[in-house]
Amino acid sequence: MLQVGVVGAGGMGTRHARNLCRAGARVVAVADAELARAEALAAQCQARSVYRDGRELVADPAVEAVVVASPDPTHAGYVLACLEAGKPVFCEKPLAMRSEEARAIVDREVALGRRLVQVGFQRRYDPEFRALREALRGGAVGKPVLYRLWHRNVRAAYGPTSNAEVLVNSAIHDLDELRWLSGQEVELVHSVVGRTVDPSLGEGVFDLQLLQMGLRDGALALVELNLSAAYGYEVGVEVCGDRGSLTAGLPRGVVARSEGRCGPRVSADWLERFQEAYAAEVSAWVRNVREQRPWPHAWDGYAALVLAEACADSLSTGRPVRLPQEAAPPLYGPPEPPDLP
Ligand code: ISE
Repeated sequence: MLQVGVVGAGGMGTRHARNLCRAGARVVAVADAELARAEALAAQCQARSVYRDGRELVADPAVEAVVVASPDPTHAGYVLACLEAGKPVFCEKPLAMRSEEARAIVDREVALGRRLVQVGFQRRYDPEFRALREALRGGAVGKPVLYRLWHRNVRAAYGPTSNAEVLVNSAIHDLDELRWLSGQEVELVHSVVGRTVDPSLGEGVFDLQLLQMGLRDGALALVELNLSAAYGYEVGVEVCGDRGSLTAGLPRGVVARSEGRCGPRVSADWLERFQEAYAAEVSAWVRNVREQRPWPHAWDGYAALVLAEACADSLSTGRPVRLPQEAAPPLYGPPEPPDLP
């Protein structure tokens, strides 16, 4: 049974710890800067050790593999510590705050000659998005010409202080989803519109962004990112092909008629919307560790950050930004998803 250490005992760390136990792994250690939180989660999972410092957890010989779910700016440091210790690591998105830091992780893996990092882009494990991708690849709508993604949060819960932070914390999912669904890299980005809806956000921080993109094969993409949608949490995509269109992410489930309304529920947050995906990605990780093929991998984490930085540049200059076209090192192989366990 895989013996896992969890760094970060907040919402995501707790969710992953529970899913790990259901996936046949054992949580043996928990670390959190707030020791009481680490202790509470350790008690729930019957983990033996608690740490304030995640690096001590990484060094614990009883820990065979690590989940990093601490605050975003700490991710890259913990992932590098895992690589130094030769331990597989599942890192919540973003892999790092800046593409250079993510590149250092890629370079380290290439030097080791092994892939040890899986990135928490859970949408790739969402049953509905996977079904859409399969239909797309099966030619259901012909050649894709437009990807239209929407990503709406109730409010900017994490209080972003810059547009780069909005892109790296939230839009990074959309950027990864676009690369994954299309199997293409983005060539050109033009983030034309930015609006501040939530007055508590700092000057010039946009919680409503439209990211327009051109893909290498000529298809177009439009991402609507809204951090202050107020009514609920929704993430969806429509892919228009030259013979039809595929949509995923519409509100689903039981239709309730009450108080003059009729319809399915809209999720409250990502923990609810992606509960199946979070369980599936962690269970896949346990298997991927055994088979030594983590996915999505560090290159995916890096490529999404390069794209996020181009979007931020375009937002600040108001101009289109052309992306460098870099090939992934051979270690990262073809971008094929593993079968779900
Ligand atoms: C959050 O950290 C997530 O990862 C959610 O999936 C995303 O929708 C949200 O915007 C982020 O803040």
